[in-house]
Formats: sequence, C-alpha cells, structure tokens
Amino acid sequence: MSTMIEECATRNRSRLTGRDVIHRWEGNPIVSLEDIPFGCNTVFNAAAVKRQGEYLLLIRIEDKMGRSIFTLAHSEDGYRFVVDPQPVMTPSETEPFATYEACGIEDPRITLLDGTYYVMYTAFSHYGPRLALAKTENFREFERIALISEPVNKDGALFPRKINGRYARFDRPNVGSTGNVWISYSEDLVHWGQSEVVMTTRPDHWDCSRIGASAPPIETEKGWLEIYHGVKEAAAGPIYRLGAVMLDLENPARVLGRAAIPILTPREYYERVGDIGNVVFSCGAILEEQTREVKMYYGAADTCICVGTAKLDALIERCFDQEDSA
Ligand code: BMA
Repeated sequence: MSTMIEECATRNRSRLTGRDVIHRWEGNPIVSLEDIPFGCNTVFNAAAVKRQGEYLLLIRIEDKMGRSIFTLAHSEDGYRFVVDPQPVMTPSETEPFATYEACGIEDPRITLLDGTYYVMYTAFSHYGPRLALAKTENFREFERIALISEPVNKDGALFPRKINGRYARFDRPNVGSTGNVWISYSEDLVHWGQSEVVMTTRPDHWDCSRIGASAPPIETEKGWLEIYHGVKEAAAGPIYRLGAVMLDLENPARVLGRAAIPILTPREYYERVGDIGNVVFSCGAILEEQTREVKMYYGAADTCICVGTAKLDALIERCFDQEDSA
C-alpha cells in the first residue's frame, strides 16, 4: 500500500516539476524563518552573487516591527547557506535616506560593475517606494550612494556594464495598479533619465496586471537575458510568476524575444502557502560560466527562499518560444 502511495507521489511530483523550465532543488526551501539566528517575522527574497568561489545571498527579511531589512547568508555550494548572526543593512538613520527608508528597505539586487558590487534596492517610506543605490567591497559595510528615483518606482536592476558609454538600469514606474519594465540611463549612477519603456503587460497572458525586472540582466551571445516577474490579479489575489525575455545587447529597449509561458509558476506547497501565497519572486541569478547553468534564487510565498536551476541555453531558447511548446 505504501509503495502505491509513494509511486503516486513520485508520478505527481514529476508531472509538477516537468512543467517549468526551472528545475526546483529537491532540498527547497533553502532559507526559512528557522534559519535566521535573530528574531524576525518572515523571509522574502534575495540578491545573489558568487564572490571568490563563495555564494552570497543578501536576503530581505521582515523584522519584528514589520520593516524590511537585509541580512547576509554564505554557502560553499550554492544550496546550503548559513545566515549571519546579525543583519547587515537596516533602514538608514542619516538623511536624506532616513526619511525615505522609514518603512524599510526591500528587494535588493546585486550587480558587479567595474570591480565594485552595487546594491540597487527599494527604499520604502510614507511617500511610497523609490529606488536607492549602495555599494560594498567587503559585504560588511554598505555605503549608500543616492536615492535614484522618485516614487512610485520599484524593481531597479543595474546592468553589469555600460551601454554606449552610459550606465543602464531597469526600473518600474507604477501607473495606478499597473506597471511596465522601463530602462533609464546615467552618466554617474546618481542622476538618471532618458527613460524608455522596454516591455508592457500582455492583456491575454499570465503577466497581464504588472511586470517588473527580477534578477539583474545576464549577458549572453544572443542578447541580454532578463528574468522578470509577471503578476496576474485573480479573484483570490495576485499570482506572481517568473518569465524570460531577450533584449538587444546595444539597445536593451529592443525586445528580441519574449517567452510566451512562465519559466516558473507557483506549484509547490511552499510557493502556494505563506504570508502572501502564490508568489515566486526572484532578485538574483548566478550563471556558472563553466557548466552554463543558471542558479536562480527566488522568494516563495514571501516566507522562504528557494533555488532552481536551468541550462542557459534552455532559457535562451524559451525566450524565442512564442507559444506553449513546453
Ligand atoms: C512585490 C515585492 C516582493 C514581494 C511581492 C509579492 O511588490 O514586495 O518582495 O515578494 O511583491 O508580495
């Protein structure tokens, strides 16, 4: 009897996992509330980077008062992480950041650019969310550079190199309850402009309500690969899924291919049930240069962090799949 049940479970599991191009790690979730050595409410999502062979996650955590802060976790293999005993970045007490981080700091994305690690994140205040930029050399001290957008703007992700002489970032200005992926440029990382829309919600798709950049873009021989999130407002609340798009290397406002179907959709219990159910939300992915495998880190149900993998070529191919051929 128990063998039959096990067989059914295995069959159901393979039906589930076969549907997404991202393969979930069997040991998910990798960071949950129990792994945080200090008191907090919940675990959201994380920026990810591989530095001198060590995997680092800069994790958004909600403290006991309900404000988001960042803490760091380390791993040798990209799967088993140990979280630092204390948070590494909390809302600033120094102006002008203090006013605009009064409700917390959220959704960090790390980019290595010209030898410096930059963290683009959302500063949350009574005036709404806006983008901010910090930098670090050692992941112990984080130096704030500037507040770099007006509210309402989120989902900032810095490109890893200049494009035609200018720094570039994705951002997501909101228009009411909707929002699209934009690109903005800067000469100095502080003043940003020349903004253009990159891609919009698709009324007949899973990403019909709003979209935003997720992981910082990955440079490939076919273009910039961007993993983004798409939201569909359903009767029971929003469903957050992840998709992939390929953008022109010299003009990233030009979409070369956009996957018709998500690369990851909430299916597992830990993605369905939590503080906010039906959420998979990524802020970081690491390309393993030798194996061309992408490790994508994502927050599940605003309650824990998970990892999934895919071959870079499979993600690239998916960008050019205009229909459900999965
Ligand atoms: C977004 C961000 C994410 C979160 C998601 C789902 O706006 O705040 O951190 O995971 O909503 O609640």
